[in-house]
Amino acid sequence: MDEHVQHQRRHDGYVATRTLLLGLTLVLPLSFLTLSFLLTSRETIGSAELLTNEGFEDGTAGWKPRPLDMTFITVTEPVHWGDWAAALDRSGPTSEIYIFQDVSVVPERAYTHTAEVYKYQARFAEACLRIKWLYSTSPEVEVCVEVDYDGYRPITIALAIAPTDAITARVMAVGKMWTGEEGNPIYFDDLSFTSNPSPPPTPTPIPVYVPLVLKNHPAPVSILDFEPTSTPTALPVEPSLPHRKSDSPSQQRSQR
Ligand SMILES: [Ca+2]
Repeated sequence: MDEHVQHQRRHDGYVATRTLLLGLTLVLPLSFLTLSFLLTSRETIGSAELLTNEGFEDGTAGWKPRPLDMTFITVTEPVHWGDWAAALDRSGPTSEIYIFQDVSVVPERAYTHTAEVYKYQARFAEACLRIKWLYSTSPEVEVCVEVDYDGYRPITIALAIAPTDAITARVMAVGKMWTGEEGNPIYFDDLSFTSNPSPPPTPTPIPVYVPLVLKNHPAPVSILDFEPTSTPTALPVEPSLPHRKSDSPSQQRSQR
């Protein structure tokens, strides 16, 4: 082969190798950065508090009471955390009273609603948390405590899955009254509504980004740098074949 052609091919191989290595040094870090960004975003979504003024440290801001004639104030005693908690009450006809915030949700994502509740007077039959999926035909989700207790205690709706037709959740803290005599409120503090991390995702991004690149490209890199050998190494001759059909040297000597 012409020496100039061989030289040109070696040069082309060298350029291809450098281009490939440069590509790998760029692609691999970008892949890891992309994966890290996705994981970070997922964690951020999973831990974010979706309520505002969830501990009532800013008064009643962000919360709406129903019915409108109920009593909804903030108090300094009893409080679970901070300086303020919410007190819910109503005089007159017995009814269900509640405060709420409307929060955007993602269909089929899991949500957890928690609070600390103080229900000590038998005036209220139940203290409840409730998630109502607005614009959806799916039933609401509710968890209640009935027994009175002199102090705050946690109450939780865990991993409620937003229906496929839900885009908004009405996040509620509810008191169900026995009697209409006002003066013994029900208290809430530290409400929370969070989106839980999605189930472990399909591991598609991990094997697609890394192993395919590493597995497919190193072979061409090494081949391009080597000249083909002009004289292949001779295969060894099988040493046992000549002796199978004849006697050993010692036997031959003894026969002479
Ligand atoms: Ca508080």
